Amino acid sequence: MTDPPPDAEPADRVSAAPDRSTLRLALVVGGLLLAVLLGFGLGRMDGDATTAGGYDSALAGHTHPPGTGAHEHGTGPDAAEATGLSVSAAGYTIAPVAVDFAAGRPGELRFRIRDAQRRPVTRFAVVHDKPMHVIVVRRDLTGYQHLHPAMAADGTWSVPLTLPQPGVWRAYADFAALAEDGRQTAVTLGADLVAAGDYDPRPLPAAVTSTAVDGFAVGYQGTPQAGRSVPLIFRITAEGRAAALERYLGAYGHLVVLRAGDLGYLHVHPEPELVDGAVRFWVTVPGPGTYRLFLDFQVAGVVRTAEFTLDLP
Ligand SMILES: [Cu+2]
Repeated sequence: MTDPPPDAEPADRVSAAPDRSTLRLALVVGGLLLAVLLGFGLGRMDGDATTAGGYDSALAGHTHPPGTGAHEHGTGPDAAEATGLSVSAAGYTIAPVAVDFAAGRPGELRFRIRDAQRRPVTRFAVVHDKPMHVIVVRRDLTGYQHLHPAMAADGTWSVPLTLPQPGVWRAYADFAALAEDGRQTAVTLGADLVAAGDYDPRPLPAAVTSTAVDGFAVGYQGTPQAGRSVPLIFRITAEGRAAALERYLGAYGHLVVLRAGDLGYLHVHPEPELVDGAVRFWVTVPGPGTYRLFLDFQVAGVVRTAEFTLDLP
């Protein structure tokens, strides 16, 4: 009994099968073709958009003609962008020699800056008294350090560094590469450093505009605005009197602003002279968010850092 009864379903299925499978095949092939065409088109669109956008913003954000550098109080899109989020920008790449540190043990940070041809860069413009500024901070924005490494003839920068607590840390290299034709390219690159161990992240302190460090009261006035260069005025007092500030890095203070959440690094422009006994900076915040301000100031030969959280709704 292998033959199916004439009215049974199998017969129908047999006769209907070629039509259905042909239809199915046509749908599948058509669908695949459509998917391939669409995917190809979308891929091209994506590729074009990414390439054009990345290239343009890298050039617009980080290349400055000689003499103007990164120190104009500009309000253009370049001033509003956060940097330090990438190991490569504007054709320059940071290449750390090693990124692993033993928490709490003295170590050394060593890195090179390479150009687009992978050659080590050895010529840097002196900006704020130094050819290279390095900021190190843990991902929870604790443990801030501001360092000035020395460069060997082969372009290797090195500086003693201790990461006091376990965690992932970000090192920023803030510099202006000097091309042979004298053009300066101001870049801030970021690379992660690792101190193995139990990471115990600390919440960011509440937003305030005044704080105390080593017996100094430090406060600031001014309200940052998204996309605009706004003055922030810092006053440092000791026992109710203006502290005797000394020049540090070509000005009476050095301010670093980092964004919580992605550790974006902001452009900050100091003024070289005191303004009515206060230190004035021009700060451009790229948008809403929570930021951490680190103000380095020097009194009696000692550099201290005052820290503030800033909430920008
Ligand atoms: Cu510095």
